[in-house]
Amino acid sequence: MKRLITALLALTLPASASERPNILFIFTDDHARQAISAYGGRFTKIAPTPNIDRLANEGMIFRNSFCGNSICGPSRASILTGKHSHRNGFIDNDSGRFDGGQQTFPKLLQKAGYETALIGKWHLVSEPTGFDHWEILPGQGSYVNPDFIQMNGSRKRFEGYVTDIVTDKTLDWLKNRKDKKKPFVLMTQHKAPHRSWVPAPRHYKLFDGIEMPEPETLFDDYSNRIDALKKQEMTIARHFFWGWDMFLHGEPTDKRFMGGLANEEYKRMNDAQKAEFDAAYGPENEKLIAALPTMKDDDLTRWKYQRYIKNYLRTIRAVDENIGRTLDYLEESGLAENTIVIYSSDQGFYLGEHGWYDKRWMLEESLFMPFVIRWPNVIEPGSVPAAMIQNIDYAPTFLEMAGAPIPADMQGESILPILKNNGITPDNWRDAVFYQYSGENTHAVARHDGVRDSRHKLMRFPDTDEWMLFDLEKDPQEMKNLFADPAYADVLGKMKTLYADLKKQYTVNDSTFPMHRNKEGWWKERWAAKNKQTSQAKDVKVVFLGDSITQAWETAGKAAWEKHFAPLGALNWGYSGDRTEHLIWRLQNGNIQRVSPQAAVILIGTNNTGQSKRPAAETLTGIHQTLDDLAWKWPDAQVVLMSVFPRAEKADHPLRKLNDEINEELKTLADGKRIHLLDINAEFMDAEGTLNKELLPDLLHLSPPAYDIWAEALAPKLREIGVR
Ligand code: SGN
Ligand code: CA
Repeated sequence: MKRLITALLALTLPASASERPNILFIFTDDHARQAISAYGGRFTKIAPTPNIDRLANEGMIFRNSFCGNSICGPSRASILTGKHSHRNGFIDNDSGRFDGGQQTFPKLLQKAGYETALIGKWHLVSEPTGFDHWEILPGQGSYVNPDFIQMNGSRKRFEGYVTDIVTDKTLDWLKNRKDKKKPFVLMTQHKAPHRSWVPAPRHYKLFDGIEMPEPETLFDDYSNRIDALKKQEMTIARHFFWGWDMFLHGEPTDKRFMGGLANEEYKRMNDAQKAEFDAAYGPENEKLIAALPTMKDDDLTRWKYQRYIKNYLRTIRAVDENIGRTLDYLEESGLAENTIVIYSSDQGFYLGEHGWYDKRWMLEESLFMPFVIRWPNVIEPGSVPAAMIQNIDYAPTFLEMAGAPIPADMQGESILPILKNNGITPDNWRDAVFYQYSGENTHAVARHDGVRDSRHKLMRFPDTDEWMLFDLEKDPQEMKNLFADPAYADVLGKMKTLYADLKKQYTVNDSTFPMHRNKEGWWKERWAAKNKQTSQAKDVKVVFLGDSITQAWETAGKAAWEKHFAPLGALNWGYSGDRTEHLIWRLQNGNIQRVSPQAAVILIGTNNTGQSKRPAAETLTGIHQTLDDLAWKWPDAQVVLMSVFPRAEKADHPLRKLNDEINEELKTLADGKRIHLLDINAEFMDAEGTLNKELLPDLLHLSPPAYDIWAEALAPKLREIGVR
């Protein structure tokens, strides 16, 4: 019946609503579901979020909404691209630099006739692409008197509180946008409630005198789980800075605080602002300092928890107020009817659960992303879907909302069928989500990945070869690892299969997961030198991509290179020892798109074989991914894909056979239009397949005469495909 009503509604929509809808995406940083009253939870009564709740009541609230990598830049990159981290290249905040040359939903919506804008936190290092207008916070941004980077690259400082200012700018853009006939997509991205949780002055004293409820696991001892949980550095008890997090001045008077990081936000304040801040926090600070010498550890942890949570919730109060202001404006301006409003945040957060702040873990609190959506006349108000959705779904969803096609390489699914059908889960919907966290220095959380279905969660820690299995129904707080529990053998088997299936579906394996080698000095140096060379290069007609065999055009192959390829302005992007995952990382994080060659020559894969005997099919997914990346970077460039050169003396050697297998598969990638296969392997061996040691002296690398052979075959090939 409900379905029928929705269908009828769709037929009788007012003209304005049947136009393509606007999309307003309001996004915060680190907003945990436990701190949104519409989701319930322990702060619902004390610190409600009435305006987010209003959106939920008038729209839909997703209770099973997850990220794919619980950290800022990666979540944002997944949202923009509809792809998991290994596919969009932004795997962590430490090394990430968003490859703005790739496909993103704002670019596709622009093409479809939308006006696109982004205001607030961006945090993807490179400049935003695909937006008609943007104004962003530098890096993490500041709460107090924030700076904004302008589209011309300059910085401007604005006096006031960041959440208010981001909203002012949002409303200004809505009021003054250039082409009001176009539908728009506007991403309003707040800094709050990110660390270091500085409230708006009007909220300094909000919650004073109130005792915030503690989570049951505030004093978790991490027993019954793997040691990685003990090794993190994100506890309330031990990892808060005296100045930065706790708002105390000077250096710590107690060694249970970390020192050395002053309150940088305080330094940004003018004298009047400082006075107001000190008046608000000073008295409590003095009380604490007086009590510290005799204070018990647990009591101090409780004090830290209270200070942390109150400030966190205060910053959310400003977010919620500003959402109210924005919704009011939509109402007044007549935009509300045809504007889809979404509220979400880049990942979840620990509000003292497991004794923590921060995120990163695939455990529930940080895996979760709030997702509330209002779409008048389409979404049945108050519906609560059960479907598992993920941040990779946003891009395809936005495209479908706009009536634009969804590219086949996006890994997410549009949630439109759920929105349009009262939140009912479609038959073929996913029953599990995949997760991958690549590890960062900050907070020392070990690298892991895993899978979660509606009842269980399996996590794998590759560096220590450990696993955790949780039964979320019996143990929602995830306090007991059931991995070795015989009673769960069947569940484990099922989850492992699911894990393998999802990895296959998303083509994530060691050969596709981008990796740098920055820990190796020479590699890092070469990386810097090559980027520099690339940024200065002119008239580059060919780029060579590969491993040591490509790198050695600089040594053993130098003469042939000078003769055949130097005149083409060729660049050598070969790195000794690289496997496909390293090449993928380099393409995604370097500046190679500064040049636009006519052709790329790729030879990669033999180290996937030699160093870890990877299955040929996996190596192939890595090569495939490289080719996809290049299609975005250089849509007009031709690719000469070299068959992986033979290795080992005899044809029946297992490593030789692996390379042969890869080469068989490579044939399926060549289309003769963009991708051309060049196989010169026969030149290096006799009729029995025995390698010629004059040409491959170490049975892997080429001698100068072998480079001549390669050059003599490649140069005409390049001419044939139009390089000149
Ligand atoms: C900063 C914070 C960390 C936080 C990261 C990532 N430290 O480094 O606590 O985990 O950002 O956050 S701070 O001392 O600078 O506040 S994210 O939201 O950008 O992923
Ligand atoms: Ca974040």
